Amino acid sequence: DRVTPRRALISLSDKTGLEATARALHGAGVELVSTGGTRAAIAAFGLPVKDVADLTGFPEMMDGRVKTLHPVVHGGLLGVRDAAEHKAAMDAHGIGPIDIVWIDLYPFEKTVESGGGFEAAIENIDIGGPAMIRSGAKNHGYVAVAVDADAIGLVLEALQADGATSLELRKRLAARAFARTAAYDAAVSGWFAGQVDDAAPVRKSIGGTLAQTLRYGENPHQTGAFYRTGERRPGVAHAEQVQGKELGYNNIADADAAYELVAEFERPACVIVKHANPCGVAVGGDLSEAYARALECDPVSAFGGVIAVNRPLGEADARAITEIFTEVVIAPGADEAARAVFAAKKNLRLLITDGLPDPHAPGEVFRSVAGGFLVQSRDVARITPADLKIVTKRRPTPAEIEDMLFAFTVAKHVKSNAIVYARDGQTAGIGAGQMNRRDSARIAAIRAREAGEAKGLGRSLAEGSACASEAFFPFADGLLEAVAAGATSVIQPGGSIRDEEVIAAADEKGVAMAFTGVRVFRH
Ligand code: 93A
Repeated sequence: DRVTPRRALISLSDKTGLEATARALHGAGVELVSTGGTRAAIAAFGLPVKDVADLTGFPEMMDGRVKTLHPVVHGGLLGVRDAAEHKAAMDAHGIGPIDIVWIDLYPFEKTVESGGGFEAAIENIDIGGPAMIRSGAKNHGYVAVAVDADAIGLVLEALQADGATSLELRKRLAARAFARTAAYDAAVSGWFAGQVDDAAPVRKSIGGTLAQTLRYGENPHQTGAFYRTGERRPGVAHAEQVQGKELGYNNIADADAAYELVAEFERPACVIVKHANPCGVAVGGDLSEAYARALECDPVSAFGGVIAVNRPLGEADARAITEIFTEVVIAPGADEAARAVFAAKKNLRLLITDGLPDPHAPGEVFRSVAGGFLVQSRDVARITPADLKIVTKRRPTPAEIEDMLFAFTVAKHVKSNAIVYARDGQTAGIGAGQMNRRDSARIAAIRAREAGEAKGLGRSLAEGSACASEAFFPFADGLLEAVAAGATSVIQPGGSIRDEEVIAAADEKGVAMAFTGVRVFRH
């Protein structure tokens, strides 16, 4: 299963690292064949190199669209060397075997990411490159396919160690090669679907490029990887990690949850996330104040959490944040002084993004199920004061309406069943992920009581708060828990067959209640 390569076909858009590798291949006695630009580059290094055109007897044509799509190339890649009939065909048509291909494909993804425009994207759809990669990978019994610098490095290592490639190596390279062409085609198809109809997620194929192999998944006995899709939303997938330990699976998931929520607010805001749920959310005059108020809601849970803000961080913000242990900070910027403060906390991962995600931008979210996956459009629901239907005798005050909308926005980002108490742009208590709504209301009440105690208020932080429920109260019991916790206003979708009962309970307690008509489950 060892193959001593005699001929390599190199075709690269990005010529980085070409010289050293071309020299090494030549030094190992491998004949070099290349397409136009690559051939010229190799010749300029002073190395002997053949033009593909000399092999095929056809010039490159149609702006390079047709350069390697020829039986001499594909026969040389696909021919089974020890099959008599293949060998006869190769001999009859003057087809020489190609034992190594090193191809990088036209930079389609980069062209789209840098906003290159429709025509440029089309021109950068590589046809001949993937065809050769797939031919070589199919015939991995004889051909070593390299689709990146790392892969050709492995081929060279094998040649230098042993003068040959092993079947085991060629197989591994083939797996990588097919992964690359699959991701490339997914990028093309995802982009193309977006050109035709943005609102039809099911018609978009799902694919991505590997951004990072993770040390492990949600737990150490699980594997994990991080992929970037073609979707160009600012956020965790396109963030720059300025410092800190390697990001883990849960870090990335939590940073995403935090950043999506903090982007909902106009004023300076801070979100602290723990285990995918916010444990403190607040707005403030500046980020330091927003952070202090977010922390106040649940300082116990905030330890080791993920922090997101919606403004560039300054020195004072960095000082405040680094007072307790935090895993990840994600922000749309950080000045030099702030970066210097974070630098003292070596492990803290600082992620800086290019702008904030637009909470109203269309997009898709995925979730796996056994044997398949679910796709839905992003939850872009936004509730304004005009959407509220006041259902109680008492009308909410303007301040209560503001608190209601703030609380409902947070509730949209809390795992169902979600209950959020909030007052003056600060969460007072959050109850997440319970199987009944009353328990979520109770847990939120406990958090608010303890937060009030910790602050030395002598009362619950939820006193006078707005209570948001992300789905309707099926019974009055959850609402009564909220009232007992100190809520004076309630915001919820409405729509239960027992709405009348819930409204009567609110009226009896003098609570103002608004229906949104929109449910914001998150499971
Ligand atoms: O235009 S193509 O789709 N048609 C081809 O026949 C073909 N052969 C190689 N693209 C093709 N390539 C690509 O050209 C390779 O994937 C590589 O990225 C690029 C290298 O071109 P050059 O050597 O002329 O710089």
